[in-house]
Amino acid sequence: MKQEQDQPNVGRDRLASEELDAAERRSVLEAIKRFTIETPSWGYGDSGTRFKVFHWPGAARNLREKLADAALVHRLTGVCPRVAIHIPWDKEDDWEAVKAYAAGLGVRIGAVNPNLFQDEEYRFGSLCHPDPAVRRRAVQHVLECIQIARAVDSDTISLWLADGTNYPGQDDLRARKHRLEETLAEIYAALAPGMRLLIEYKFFEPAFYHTDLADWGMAYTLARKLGPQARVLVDTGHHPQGTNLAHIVAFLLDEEILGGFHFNDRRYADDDLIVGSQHPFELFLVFNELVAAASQPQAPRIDYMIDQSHNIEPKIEAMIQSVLHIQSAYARALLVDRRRLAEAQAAGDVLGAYRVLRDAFETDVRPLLAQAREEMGLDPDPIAAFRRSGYADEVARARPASKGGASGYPGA
Ligand code: LRH
Ligand code: MN
Ligand code: MN
Repeated sequence: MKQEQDQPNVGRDRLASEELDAAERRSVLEAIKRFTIETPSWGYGDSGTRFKVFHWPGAARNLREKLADAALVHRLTGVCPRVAIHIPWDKEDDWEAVKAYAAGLGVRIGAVNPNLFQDEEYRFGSLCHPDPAVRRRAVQHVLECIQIARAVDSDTISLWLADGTNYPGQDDLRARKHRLEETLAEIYAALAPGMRLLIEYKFFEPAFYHTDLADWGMAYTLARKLGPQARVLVDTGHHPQGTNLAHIVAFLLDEEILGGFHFNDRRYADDDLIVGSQHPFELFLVFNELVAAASQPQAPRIDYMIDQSHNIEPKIEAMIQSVLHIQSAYARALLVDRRRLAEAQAAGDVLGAYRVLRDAFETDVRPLLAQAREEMGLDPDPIAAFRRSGYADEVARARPASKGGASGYPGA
């Protein structure tokens, strides 16, 4: 305590030698090297807003090109071995061939995302639609995605619904809930053993009056009713302004129902900006909860996925930048002095506890991340390595502009 009082009020650098001994530093480094992030196929193709899809020179036009770009991100960062796919955007006839192609590039297929929002039939919803024939179509689509997941050796179905209504009275809200419970139960029953159904929520858009799966409480309730293979997925861009994400994460972790993340950042709505670009402290606080829970005896499996559809920025570089931001938040969370934090909490030292978090957050983790990459045989600066590689020019020449639409999130 005496020593604490004698220190000038400049905060504590967690990487300074007297703060972190060699064994602690080593365990942080090993954790950074083990931590993997899934990137989304749709982040490599042209995508935009409802106003305009700007073409990016060299943007991937089909699944093979998306996999090639994702594989490059993995080669440069060393931590992105899985690629999420979206069906039918990434639909192929021969999944064995896709699997082999991905393996040849050093990656594999991760979560399979059904698409229940782009067919004409889904004007009034999919799994909640009042017409049983449309609900049947939606269930069939998810069952097909389960088959695809099996074919590519993926164990994850990641489900998001655009279902909702635009006007009060448009449909019976409780009837829609019952339809959802019924259709989800059929989907759940078709999961292969060990397969996970991640249920994603979003408070609005494209529906504006009500959304059938609007928040974590609804996703939680449905997942609990379905059973242990169902988990909640938190898309960091899917909350009203001011929501405390770290609290939601802590709550779901404690209830052992958190299954994964879709990382992106937002300022106003579902902006899909580079994760950590707008609210880095919030991202750190989310990881602080995750790291705290990971030290528990029954550490849960959490899938860390990026979900971003870049509009004006270069696709591959934006993806690498996103990975680096996630790694920084994770590394900082690993550096939180948990003993000191617990002491401050027990002593009712409000600002002392805050300062412990701040010390970790303000630590410059770039040298640590660079060391981890060097130990993995990688360039310590993946962005610089990407810029030097010539890959962007190469694909810009090799991939003439597509007509848009099928290769990604069309937006418009
Ligand atoms: C919806 C969402 C969902 C979709 C993806 C393209 O906003 O987050 O995860 O599958 O975007
Ligand atoms: Mn998402
Ligand atoms: Mn979204």
